[in-house]
Amino acid sequence: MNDALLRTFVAVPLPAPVRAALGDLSARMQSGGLRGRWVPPENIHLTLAFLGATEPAAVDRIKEAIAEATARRHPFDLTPAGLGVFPGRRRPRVLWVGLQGELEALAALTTAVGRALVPLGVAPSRRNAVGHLTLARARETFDPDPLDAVLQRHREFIGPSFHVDHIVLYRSELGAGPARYRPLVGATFGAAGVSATTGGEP
Ligand code: 2AM
Repeated sequence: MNDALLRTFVAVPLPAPVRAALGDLSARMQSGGLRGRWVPPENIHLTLAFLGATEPAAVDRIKEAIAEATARRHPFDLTPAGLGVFPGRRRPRVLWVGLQGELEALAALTTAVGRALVPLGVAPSRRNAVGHLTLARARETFDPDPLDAVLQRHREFIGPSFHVDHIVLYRSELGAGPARYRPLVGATFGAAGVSATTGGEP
């Protein structure tokens, strides 16, 4: 394993009020007794593609690929709504909030980003075909009773709507505790070029 490799993914960052509402929901679920590895609110994001191990030298090509995927795209709106689990109710390992709104635009964006990354050797992940905002991961699977209670109690959750007009390539640094996500480069819809990001949480 090459230490210099980065672990990267492409995501839509969420505005602070959306992260706050999801953090609030997550806190209520945790106080309901559901055990898992909870994503800190500042880390909650909408993943479009997971690249995994990435050569630092590939970042420029990824920047071009995500610029190409967003160049002719129009901004759209999404609303966090409802709950789900991956891979399914029989072996629930990931708990997430779903999305409503302009889902066709989101699917087109995910497909475009996935296609643009294929020449870079990135295999599209089926799990990103369902737009989701991960709140928690189980070490193995979630305990069924507290999970059922949480899914039942919060199934009608609706969060603040948000506008999607850019995407970001993040580097994920794993270590003790929650991952640290650092923005590397971004691409704004309809922009001919790309910009280095100046910050922004995932
Ligand atoms: P998630 O959105 O489904 O939780 C950083 O780790 C991001 O990359 C997370 O948001 C996570 O997806 C995604 N990710 C991590 N490992 C992955 C994998 N093996 N396949 C697809 N996506 C993955």
